[in-house]
Amino acid sequence: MRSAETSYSAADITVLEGLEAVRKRPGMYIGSTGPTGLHHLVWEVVDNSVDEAMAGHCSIIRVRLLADGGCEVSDDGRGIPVDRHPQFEELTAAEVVLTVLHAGAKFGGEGYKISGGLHGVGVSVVNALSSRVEVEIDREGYRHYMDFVDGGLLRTRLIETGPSPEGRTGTTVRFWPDTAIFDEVTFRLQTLVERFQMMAFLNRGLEIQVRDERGDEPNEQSFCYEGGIRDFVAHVNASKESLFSIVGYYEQQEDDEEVEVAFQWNTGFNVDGLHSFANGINTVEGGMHEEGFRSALTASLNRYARSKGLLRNGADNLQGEDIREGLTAILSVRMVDPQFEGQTKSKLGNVSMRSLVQRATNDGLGHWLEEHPSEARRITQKALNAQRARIAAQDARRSARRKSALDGAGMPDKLKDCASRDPRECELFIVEGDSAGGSAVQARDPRTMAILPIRGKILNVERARPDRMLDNTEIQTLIQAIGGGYGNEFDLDRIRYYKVILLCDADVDGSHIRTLLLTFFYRQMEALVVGGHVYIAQPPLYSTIVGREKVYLKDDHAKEAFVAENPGHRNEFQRLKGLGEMDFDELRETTMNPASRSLLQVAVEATTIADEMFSTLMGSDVESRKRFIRTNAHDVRFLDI
Ligand code: 0RA
Repeated sequence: MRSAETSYSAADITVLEGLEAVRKRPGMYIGSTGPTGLHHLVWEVVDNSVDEAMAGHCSIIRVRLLADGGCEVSDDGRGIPVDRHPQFEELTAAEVVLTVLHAGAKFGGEGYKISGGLHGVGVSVVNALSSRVEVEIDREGYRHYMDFVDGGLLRTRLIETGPSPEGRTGTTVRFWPDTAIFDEVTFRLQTLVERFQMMAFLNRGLEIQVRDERGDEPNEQSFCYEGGIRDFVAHVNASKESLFSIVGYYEQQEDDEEVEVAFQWNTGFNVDGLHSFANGINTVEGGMHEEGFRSALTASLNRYARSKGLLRNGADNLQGEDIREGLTAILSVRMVDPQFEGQTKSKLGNVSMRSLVQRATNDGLGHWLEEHPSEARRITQKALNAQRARIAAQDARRSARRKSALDGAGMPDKLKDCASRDPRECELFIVEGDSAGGSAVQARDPRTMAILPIRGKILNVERARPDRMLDNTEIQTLIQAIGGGYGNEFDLDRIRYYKVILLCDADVDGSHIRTLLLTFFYRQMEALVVGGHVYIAQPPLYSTIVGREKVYLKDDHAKEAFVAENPGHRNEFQRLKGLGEMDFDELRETTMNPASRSLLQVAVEATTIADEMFSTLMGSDVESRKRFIRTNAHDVRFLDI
């Protein structure tokens, strides 16, 4: 039972019941009680401040990770209203916002037209899942304060604590996630930084500061982009060789809907450089706005190429993928009532957006092409080259298919397949090196586990043209084994294994091979990665002898913990250099047996960031690659794993 220092009646009963529901089923409100859910709390609070910025009342948001594990978000908006709430007469509006589910933006009327959608569960959810929340509001010349404990229990009611600093208005929320709810309550700075940078790009002129005060030295970063999504495109393309120096841009507004597009082409061959957002949320699964953009992009470019005689009468139209080759574009739409659909609720369903984006693109891009003839010519030339390459690749594939039909279209020789034919229970281990492959074959459960040894370094797919990749035998083998095809034609419904598990050595070469494989999957089997089918096996780094038994320790952290727990331990720690050093029953127990192994699932939260990371890591700009690797050397989780 809870106890309250300040107890009062009526409204607060329902209030507390509301928040109890959140504590009972946190997953329903924030997705999970793992790291994703934990960070959701931050997004929720920051989204409120971003809404205030979108309404034109806030220009800076400061986020602090406090030394004691709390998080503080402060803005210079109007401040949450502090007067009595019309519906809950006992409570001030601010108290209602913090204690009633979905109360946040429901009142205040004007200026709250567009709000963050997906995460918009309300700051009361954060309160429900925190052991402590403190709120400071500067409004009408006064500073106000209230605080809550134990999942939303109002301990100090809203009081005036004195005058506000001259002219200041705004809201500060500090919260400490409840350790009884979350598996872990440590915020990951990199996760916050990536998202805040994205938010700063999407909200032109808004400054977002992050300050991590948990270490010895505070770490402070700040993001603010006067060019908005134009700067976003330049940033994503910075590690690539651009086809021309300027970034194109157009926007259109109609009633309550608006669309903004920024674009540039680079000399690369990636056809998935379109990144879309709806109300600031990365619509990874696409949707109506993307459909509108793609169709109008294809139509506009063909119209332009024909009108200038670059595409002769009778010649085939350029296809969408020809035109999108090398394109980096940010498409951002805002509207009152976004409908998010799809498996991960990241597909925009509003039909009206398709026609708005289509019209905006036909007008905006059409004009831009006319006004930038030399850029338009280069884009068209590149698309024509891509068209030629596509037709050549199609022909090659057709004859390859005929060939494989002749020799039985079987599975590659190197693949030691599993017995089961139900993909849902099948796992493909991609193993570095033939000798480790041999151990893995002996260590596996042959019913559900298939082994594919990969030799040496696979082709660097980021720098190769897609149709050239087929020449590489390792790539052919991979595609054949997984069974869903590749590129635009990749079909998740045809994959032969639900888990594709990378098993590489824990050294530099191993991590390079892993990066190459992840890049390949991300570029050529994106749905496999986004759908959560790709995993990384974790062979242990150390072993030591305890009594007569060998004990394995996953990493340095596990080793330190072991030393702390076993102060009397005198035996040496063996550093396991490679998979080859383990015999097969060791490999089975530490790395492959589902009962004792630990796998990391690879997940992509924001494809824009993943795109940039891959280009930085794998692209041809060596300097920026070096810089990235140096600054992130101790943090290989460039995908949010
Ligand atoms: C409700 C109504 C108004 C503003 C806010 C909420 C508000 C909430 C948060 C949360 C963090 N920062 C915030 N800033 C504002 C409208 C107030 C008005 O009409 O003056």
